[in-house]
Amino acid sequence: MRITLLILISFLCFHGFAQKKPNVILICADDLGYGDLSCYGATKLNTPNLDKLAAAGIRFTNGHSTSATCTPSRYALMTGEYPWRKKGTGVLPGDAALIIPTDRKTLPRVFKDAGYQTAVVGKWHLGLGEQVEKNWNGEIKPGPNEVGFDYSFIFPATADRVPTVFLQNHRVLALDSSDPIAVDYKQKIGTEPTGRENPELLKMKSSAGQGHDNTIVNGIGRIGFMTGGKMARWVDEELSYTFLEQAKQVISGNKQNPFFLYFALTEPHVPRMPGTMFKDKSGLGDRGDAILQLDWTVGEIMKQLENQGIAKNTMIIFTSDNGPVLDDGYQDEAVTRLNGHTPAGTLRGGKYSALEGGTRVPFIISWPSAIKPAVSNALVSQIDFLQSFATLLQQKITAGTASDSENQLDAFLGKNKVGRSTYIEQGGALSIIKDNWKYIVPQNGPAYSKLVGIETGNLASAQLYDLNKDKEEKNNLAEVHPERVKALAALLEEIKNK
Ligand code: NG6
Ligand code: CA
Repeated sequence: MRITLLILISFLCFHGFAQKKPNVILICADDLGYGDLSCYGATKLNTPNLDKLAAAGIRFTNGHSTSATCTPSRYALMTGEYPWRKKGTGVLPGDAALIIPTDRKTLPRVFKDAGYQTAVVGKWHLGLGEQVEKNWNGEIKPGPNEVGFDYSFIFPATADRVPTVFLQNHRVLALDSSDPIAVDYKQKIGTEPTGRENPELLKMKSSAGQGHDNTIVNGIGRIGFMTGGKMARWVDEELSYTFLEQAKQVISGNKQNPFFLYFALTEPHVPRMPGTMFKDKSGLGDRGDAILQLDWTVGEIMKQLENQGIAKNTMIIFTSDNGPVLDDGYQDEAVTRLNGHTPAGTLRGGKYSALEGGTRVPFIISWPSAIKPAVSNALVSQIDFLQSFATLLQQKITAGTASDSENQLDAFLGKNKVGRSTYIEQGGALSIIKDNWKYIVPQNGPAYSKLVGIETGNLASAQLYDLNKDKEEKNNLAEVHPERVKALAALLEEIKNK
């Protein structure tokens, strides 16, 4: 009897109670909208792998990035601090210096200090080095390795910005020392053609007036000028496979110990250059094809976990850094071949916008051994990963750091159905949400950006929406509830001054 009990207890300890620390893979898409996946209602696109992930985990209907563009969102994700508290957290050029303080307990450090191996693969866009002027041919630091990642395989900024090269830890990959790289965002350097001077050389035309007409790399006009480093330049059509291969290696190389992988996909950000396998598969042009490629990539990650025998105790988080955009600098038929697809679903706005389409994004968490499948309406945000994982892994966060990050572990695991009560979103204007009432700060400027074809959310007077009943932000109730407007405006000021 006693022996049976002992066996039972040790069995439970091994398989149940004393769960080994989970591996965590945080997959962040680039500019993927709330309505871009079939599990979020898309009917013109089919994303079977993400649908499968969602069906096995929790699909959040009110999941957010902090901001409607990349750099600020990722800054919040890494630091647990609202990006608008800090100057210089807007969309960064490709030669920017690192904006994350290296002495912080960042999200990767939470894992590292808990004994995890940590890696980042994909888009970085948080700056590199101490200053703008840097030698791209030597060691480049500080960067991801100095803020908590044991291993990094990244590109510096965005797919449409130079330098169009990979960095492995501190160095540009495959650099030929006889062909040094130089980068400039102010003026042309070197003799290579630019989109402005030689548009006939482009395989994909840039949109008018959006600035993607500097150095041509792989037939595509980029933002910024570069020269040299020809061997090191990426091929856009292979970008995604290169990152996937790296991610798969991180997984297989760490199957014996817990790991945290931040896998920052480049789809469906411009320039959309899907590989041959996906070319013309969606019927929606390159943007749709890029989303199919993204979905396939997530499927490959899931397969790799199965093959390595670690799928059950690996948590996969899938989300996006900001809402969708169609024309973001290139004439790639995203608009003309849309075919009735609605990238932001029923939400108003998209990338750059203060409306829900700006920051409400796909948000899925699966962890087969610990999470029951569900759909959750809890308000959850990427900014809370830091405190929540610190809680899960019993890590202390010093007062004064990550001060905007809340412990929402129970919401992420599906045990709490409410999530945050108060949250601040950053589009052009700031908005504050409390108990699902959203107030958008009055902001001058056009209500619609013709350049990108997106409602900005700007209005010279207050906007108030009841997101419980109206996540589509159709009925501005500011005049009906002036006292609520006043209270929310005051609360926003209080949080800003914290
Ligand atoms: C903008 C670019 C846009 C895109 C964006 C960054 C112009 C006019 N537009 O400045 O093409 O690169 O920056 O996107 O230059 S993000 O997802 O990384 O925030
Ligand atoms: Ca983005």
